[in-house]
Amino acid sequence: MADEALIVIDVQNDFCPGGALAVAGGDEVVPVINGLIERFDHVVLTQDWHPAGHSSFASSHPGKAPFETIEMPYGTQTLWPDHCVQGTKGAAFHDGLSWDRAELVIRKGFRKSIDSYSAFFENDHETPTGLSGYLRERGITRVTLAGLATDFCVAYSAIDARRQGFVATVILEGCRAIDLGGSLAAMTAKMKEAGVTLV
Ligand code: VGL
Ligand code: ZN
Repeated sequence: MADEALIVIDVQNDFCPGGALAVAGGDEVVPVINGLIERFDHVVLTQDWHPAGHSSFASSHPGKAPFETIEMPYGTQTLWPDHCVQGTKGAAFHDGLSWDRAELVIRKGFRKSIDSYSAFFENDHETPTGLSGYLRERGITRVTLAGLATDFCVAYSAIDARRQGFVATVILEGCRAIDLGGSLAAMTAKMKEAGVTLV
């Protein structure tokens, strides 16, 4: 398993029940992911980490409501309630997550003018986070992903992992979805098409 990494996506308070962008059953992934963490030599976490007033927040666009979309220079962007603001309790990892063994935390979405769903690239699909280079330098060729949300940050990360030449597996029991306008079915199909293994 030395060439394999677990990538835990955005298991943060704001994506759990009671949070600003709560995913139904979001906290149920915690025990599943804790079990996975024990079995991997390499564990990487991602943390959605927005400055206040981030461009993905509906509140930054007068007249717009959460879950509407806007056109950004890099493409269509879904607007969200304010969430995962840097340094807030909502941006912290869920208290129950056993993340001591994580060797890297990739923060994403920290540039005000662009969102970042994927652990590998910002939403322009061009600006790298540095994760591919990190994994390659550490000799990792296979990644297993779990976390929140299945149809946004997990799916984008898994598809980009394939695009970057990694073998990619998503553990669905360790994921929960937002499912906005059929996004879960659409992104599930895209993951399969990209060669992601779903288990
Ligand atoms: C996410 C929407 C906005 C996610 C992050 O972690 O899936 N979704 N920011
Ligand atoms: Zn976000």
